[in-house]
Amino acid sequence: MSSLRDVDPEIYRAILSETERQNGNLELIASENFASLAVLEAQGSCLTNKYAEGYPAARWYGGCEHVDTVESLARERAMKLFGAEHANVQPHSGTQANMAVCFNVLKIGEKMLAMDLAHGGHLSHGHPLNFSGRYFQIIPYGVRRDTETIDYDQVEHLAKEHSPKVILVGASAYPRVFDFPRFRKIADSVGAILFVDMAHFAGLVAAGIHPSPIPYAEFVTTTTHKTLRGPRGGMILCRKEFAKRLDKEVFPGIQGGPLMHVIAAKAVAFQEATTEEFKTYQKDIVKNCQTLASEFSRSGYRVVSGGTDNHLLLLDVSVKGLTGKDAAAALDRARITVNKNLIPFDTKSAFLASGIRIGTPAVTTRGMKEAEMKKIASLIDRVLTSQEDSVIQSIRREVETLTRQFPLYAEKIREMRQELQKAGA
Ligand code: DSN
Repeated sequence: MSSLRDVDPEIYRAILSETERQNGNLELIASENFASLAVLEAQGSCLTNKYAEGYPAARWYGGCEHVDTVESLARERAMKLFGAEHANVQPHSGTQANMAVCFNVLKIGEKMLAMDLAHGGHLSHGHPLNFSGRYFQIIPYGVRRDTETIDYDQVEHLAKEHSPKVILVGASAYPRVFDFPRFRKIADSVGAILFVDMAHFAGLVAAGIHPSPIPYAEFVTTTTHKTLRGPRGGMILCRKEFAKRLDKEVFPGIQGGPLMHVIAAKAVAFQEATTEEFKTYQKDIVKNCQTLASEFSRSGYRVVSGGTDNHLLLLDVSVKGLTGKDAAAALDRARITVNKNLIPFDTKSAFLASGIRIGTPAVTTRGMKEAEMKKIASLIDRVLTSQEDSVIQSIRREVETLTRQFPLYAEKIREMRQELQKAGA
């Protein structure tokens, strides 16, 4: 980054500090990951300079022959990876992907069944301040009090009562597998469209570790940067019959020029996701998360729904007399990064919350396995048991020792060191 260092030292320093933070912290935010160097290179390329409104071979600008190659590859790879009939890789984010689908199939004021935000749903699935909650009538479904898993009887009952046009499946804090055949059956019984947002577990789907929603849903959206480990962005998969209308909804409906550098990075990530190494990685994510869940249970914590089937778990920290907010803040001081989260039927506000959400995609990318998960569970427990400064400082040092053993981008760092040695520096 020598040009950046010379031109803009302030931004350069902030990026260096963030690199150090990512390298030295234990990153346990369930929606974050570390993209490969190949993904970062594609995203940092000259493709950011190119306007390409439209789609491959149908652009509004000249000079699009190379970005056409990039977008066609991204689309083909996405379709092949997920077995979908059509892919639109242009959404700038998961929320914009969701917005395109909603505007495509719903008229203002029409009804959509979606997972309650307080039970793990996502902002773009109906928050009153989000486009979804402002323009459409959202009917929330949730989890059962006894099992903390989706209450399919309630979904069925609400579908019959309200006859929604769309049933949306997906969440940002749900540790269990979704029963897509059951959702399909409910949707069919009321003539609703089934729309799945698989943003959190798309990597698991790509690797065959989580059932695929593709055979069941008319529309599937995802982000590309969570378990899928690509660049920050969104994507929509759908059946051929909806392709033309959907593409128009993305552009010119809700977006202008696509981010071609990000689309190139998405293509790279889709290619990486076809490898055996990626499949093993996804299996390890789940294994690691299950190890964390059982360690927490053994230490007397309540893990929401009793465990996890995927990359995340929800920990009820009220047993330690803490709010999620305080727990996350204490962990942050020890260089352990998580987020506060509501747990189902939470008695606290979303600002305080009774839980924290913990995810394993990022630490698994670093190569951490079962032994490290046991260590991490114990470090977290020690922070939550005593937030004394001396305890936090000692755990912080242990975190730094652990993360040093699993350096990020280790290969690149080795290469750079070798180059420096060769140059006699
Ligand atoms: N904000 C993301 C998450 O953390 O789950 C979802 O988009």
